[in-house]
Amino acid sequence: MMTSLFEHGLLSATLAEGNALRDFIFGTGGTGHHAEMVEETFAWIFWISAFFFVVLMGLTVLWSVQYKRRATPVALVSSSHNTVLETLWTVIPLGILAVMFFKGFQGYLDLSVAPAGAIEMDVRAAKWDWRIIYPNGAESTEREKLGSAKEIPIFYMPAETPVKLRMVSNDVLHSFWVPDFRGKFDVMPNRYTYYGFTSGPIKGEKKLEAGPFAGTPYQDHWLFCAEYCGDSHSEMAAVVRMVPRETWAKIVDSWSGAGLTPVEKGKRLYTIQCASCHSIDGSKNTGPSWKDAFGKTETFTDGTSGVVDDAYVRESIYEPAKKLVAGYGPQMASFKGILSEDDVAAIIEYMKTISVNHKPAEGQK
Ligand code: HEC
Ligand SMILES: [Cu+2]
Repeated sequence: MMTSLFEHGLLSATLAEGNALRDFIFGTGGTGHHAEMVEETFAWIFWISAFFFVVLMGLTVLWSVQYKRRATPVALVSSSHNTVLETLWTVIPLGILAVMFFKGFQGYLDLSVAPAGAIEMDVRAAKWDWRIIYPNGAESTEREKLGSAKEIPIFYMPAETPVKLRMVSNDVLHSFWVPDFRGKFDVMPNRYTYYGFTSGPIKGEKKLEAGPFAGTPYQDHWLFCAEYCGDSHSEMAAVVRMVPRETWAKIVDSWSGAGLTPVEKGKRLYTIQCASCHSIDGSKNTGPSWKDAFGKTETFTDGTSGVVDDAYVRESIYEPAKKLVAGYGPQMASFKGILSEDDVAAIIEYMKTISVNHKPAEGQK
């Protein structure tokens, strides 16, 4: 009922494509039906506020002049009340506010209740990285550099498709925010929250340049964390890349990781879970680089030192705070319950391949 009033009524005239005010306030990046709702509601409230601002300020100025204190005051007779006026100024604002409430509530429901037939994905937030786990258990293995050291994941999403995200945090409160979607939702530890949206079409001319899916049209949107969560909160970002739905399914299939060797599996785990803090090119990030780390002698904050071997790496993953590498803080969370012994073994095998300090025994690789 309400929607039709907005879609077909007088008000929609102000919301036509390329509306200058809306573009000025929001920019032109908005995508998906939720963004449309938010921009429309915002514009509606804006125009009502603008109207009342002009009326109220106009009358204030007018009456200040008209009823300015005169040299010889004449007492005015004021009526004790005016039923018609009082009814009107109660009922009209009430109606306007009720519409605002329902528009806002509708938008909130739209965000937290996923559209029918939505593709379900898991979102995991942790200091300071996002993960999205696709329906087949796969995760994105693509990353790009943000600034000099930090790497952020690229999440592929199907365009023009309803999506439901089930979200949970490994540590503190985070907030899932894609500004172009015009909505954000808290991601909490110990509790699932849900975020539903129907993605918009791909705008622009960009095409994937390399890889097996070269030539696929795509559009990128930023994903940020909108809840202050510690040191690198401002870098807790990711790219949400919209691609056509059929291509999306193929890309996600190609990530499923079945039949990988331990080294490949370790590399994959590294990309997904560790690359946000550990580089493999020697550059210093939140944590020490893994380049040439395996087999070298590490100095710890308490002045002791030890060799980076299998047992030490395993301990660093499960109990990272036990020995802190000198020059770094206790910023790594334990991966107990997240990475299995198999996963840890795979990571160790991968670390060996990127270290000149690893000396394989005779006849071994
Ligand atoms: C939030 C950032 C962060 C993430 C994510 C992270 N680490 Fe760390 N890591 C650190 C920091 C900081 C240190 C140095 C302090 C310490 O020793 O705990 C460290 C140290 C280590 C060390 C010891 C390195 C050395 O040179 O002695 C290992 C091994 C390690 N991390 C493995 C991992 C693995 C495996 C993952 C992914 C499954 C991972 N880390 C994810 C921040 C992180
Ligand atoms: Cu955060």
